[in-house]
Amino acid sequence: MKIERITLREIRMRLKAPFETSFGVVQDRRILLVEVIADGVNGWGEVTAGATPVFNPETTDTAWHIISDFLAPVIVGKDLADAAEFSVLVEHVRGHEMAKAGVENALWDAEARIKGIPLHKLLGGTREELDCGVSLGIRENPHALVKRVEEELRVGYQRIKLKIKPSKDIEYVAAVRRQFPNIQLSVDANSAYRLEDADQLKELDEFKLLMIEQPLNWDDIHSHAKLQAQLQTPLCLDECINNSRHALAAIEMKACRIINIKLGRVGGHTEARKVQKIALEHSVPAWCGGMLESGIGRAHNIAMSTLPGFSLPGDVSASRRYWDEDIIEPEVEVSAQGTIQVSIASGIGYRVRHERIKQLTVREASFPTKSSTVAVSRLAS
Ligand code: OSB
Ligand code: MG
Repeated sequence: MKIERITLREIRMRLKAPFETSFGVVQDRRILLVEVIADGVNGWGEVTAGATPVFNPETTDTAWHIISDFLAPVIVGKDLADAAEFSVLVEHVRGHEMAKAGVENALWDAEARIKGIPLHKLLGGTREELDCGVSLGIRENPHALVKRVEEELRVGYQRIKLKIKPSKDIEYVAAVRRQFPNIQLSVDANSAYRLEDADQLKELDEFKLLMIEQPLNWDDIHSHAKLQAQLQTPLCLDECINNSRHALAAIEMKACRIINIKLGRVGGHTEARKVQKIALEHSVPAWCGGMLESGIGRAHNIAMSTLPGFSLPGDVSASRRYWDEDIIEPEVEVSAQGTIQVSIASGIGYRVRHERIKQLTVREASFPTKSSTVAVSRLAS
């Protein structure tokens, strides 16, 4: 596939409601979209970095820099055998997985469209319908959280994940569990605890949670192994897993019994498939995490979730939970049974709304840089 052009755009999208985690509150998202044109066909990818480096070290601006100065120049004008070759060509760039994933996934979409097949088929996916869960932000009090859980269950979601942090944990989880004794329930701490908090985390064992996600430091597999040895509840790693080597280390060290796979966090579909394969070979269940994506990132998550290792409901939910208006058509919808029907259209399986994207764009750059960077100054600051 001949890479003719790469266009990088920053769009601003406002979440319907603020989302609170242990590292802060987000409502206004700064999303980078990557559009590639290869063999006359376009493909789309999304960079899932946040505006601030609180989940992992990347940000919207570091990704802009890395893609513009180091990733795009490597492939513009080149003829690639396939999308997977990209990960080899940019191996010399350390880290910056989310920046890489934005470009690589756009190439995967283009490759699938060139071949006229759905992306999930190109990836080797085997599922046609996905089980969906939701991730609920921290609330002002347990009562408010119970109400939110009830609403999501009524819509049909099959698994509820609660964000927790010290002081907003036991009481909240207890309230939800009391009201809903039999639902699939999990918690995500986004690195808010330390190994010394093990006794507090052990109190969660009584709530029969599906998992406790990433309680300890974002880069500390070793301490998670020590914690897992003290808990009955399975640990799931999110932030700690940036590639398949991390996944293997975590599994062999018994640092987790479940893995959350995020395309951005591991650098794109090629590496995500490797993580999936390792998890499957070790009978470690995997599931697809979310990063408050627009429809483009969401569509990629859906395609990835069709792979055999994804045996637990993911955080991939309906567009309407996040946005008044998404940038794809149709929007991602979830059935009353809490499932997503995988699209059989080619590429990511959804139509990208160019006009809508144009309205939301605040800066844009194209490679090769004939016209150089065009700053669209719609915003006051
Ligand atoms: O840890 O899974 C996480 C959102 C932003 C950053 C990190 C995480 C999350 C979520 C939301 O849990 C998942 C979603 O609904 O997209
Ligand atoms: Mg998480």
